[in-house]
Amino acid sequence: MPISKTPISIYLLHALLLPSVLLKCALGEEGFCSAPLPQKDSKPQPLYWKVTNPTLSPTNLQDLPGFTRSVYRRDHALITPESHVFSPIPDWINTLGAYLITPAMGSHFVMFLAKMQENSKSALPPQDVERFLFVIQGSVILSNGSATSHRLLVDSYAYLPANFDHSVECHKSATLVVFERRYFNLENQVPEHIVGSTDMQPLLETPGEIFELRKLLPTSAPYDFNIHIMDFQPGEYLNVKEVHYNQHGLLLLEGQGIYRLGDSWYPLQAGDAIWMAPFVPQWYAALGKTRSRYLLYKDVNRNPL
Ligand code: UGY
Ligand code: MN
Repeated sequence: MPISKTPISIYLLHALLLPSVLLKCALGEEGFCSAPLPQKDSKPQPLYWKVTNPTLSPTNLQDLPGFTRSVYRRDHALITPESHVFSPIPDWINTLGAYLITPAMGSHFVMFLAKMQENSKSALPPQDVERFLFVIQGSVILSNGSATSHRLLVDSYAYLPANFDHSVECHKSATLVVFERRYFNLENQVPEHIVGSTDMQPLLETPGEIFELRKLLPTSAPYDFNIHIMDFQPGEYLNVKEVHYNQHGLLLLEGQGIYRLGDSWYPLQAGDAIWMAPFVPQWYAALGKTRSRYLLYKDVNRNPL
């Protein structure tokens, strides 16, 4: 075997250079080679900014032909932002809608995103259909028949009982999440028109659970559904592995985590929407570095028979 003639000084040079090469590689331009440190946002973004600007945004996914995290199953669906399809909402002016949940999936309600553009205006829902809307981005003016109007900012919402005359107008731009369903009438129970904002709602007791819960509608009999706002700190999770008769429509407003639906486990980020059919096993764990917050439709107060 020939003995290497490499001068000892070359070995010494390599030995001296190697740590600095490794260090450079480990630190890279921004931190680490393989997993860059998350960039600190230079200016704080508005509340729910990630819903319309998700970390794994549709623009990043354009380079991956045919890839989507969206899933459609018999008893649940995950609809992620790269598969949203917007089209004009019938009778609304200058507004594009993406229906994320509809009765075609088996639900008794619709959940859609409405992107209101300059000088846009809503139309009324069909006869006997109630509506709930929540502002994710921008602001709108809600007017009702009696000429009262409310300016709804991000985090504000309105419940419009069935056959209640109203309109929503937007002068610049706004994104809303809207729920509609045929009202389940009960004798002598009349729901009221409601306007509110999440931060004004009290935290409710959640025995056995650690997440924070707010309900946006009264829990009384006139209301046949409620909208919950649920907050989890990273590492917190649902204690109950829920299986129940109620349906859900969910929009993740902030954060990241893992949702279990039936026997499938889905990574979730702000902007993702979920349909949960009655009795689908459901469980959530919040991960990442910031709070997870989701908005959840749940039918309540009616006999399932
Ligand atoms: O109230 C609920 O059913 C709620 N905890 N479900 C859920 O978060 N999937
Ligand atoms: Mn549930």
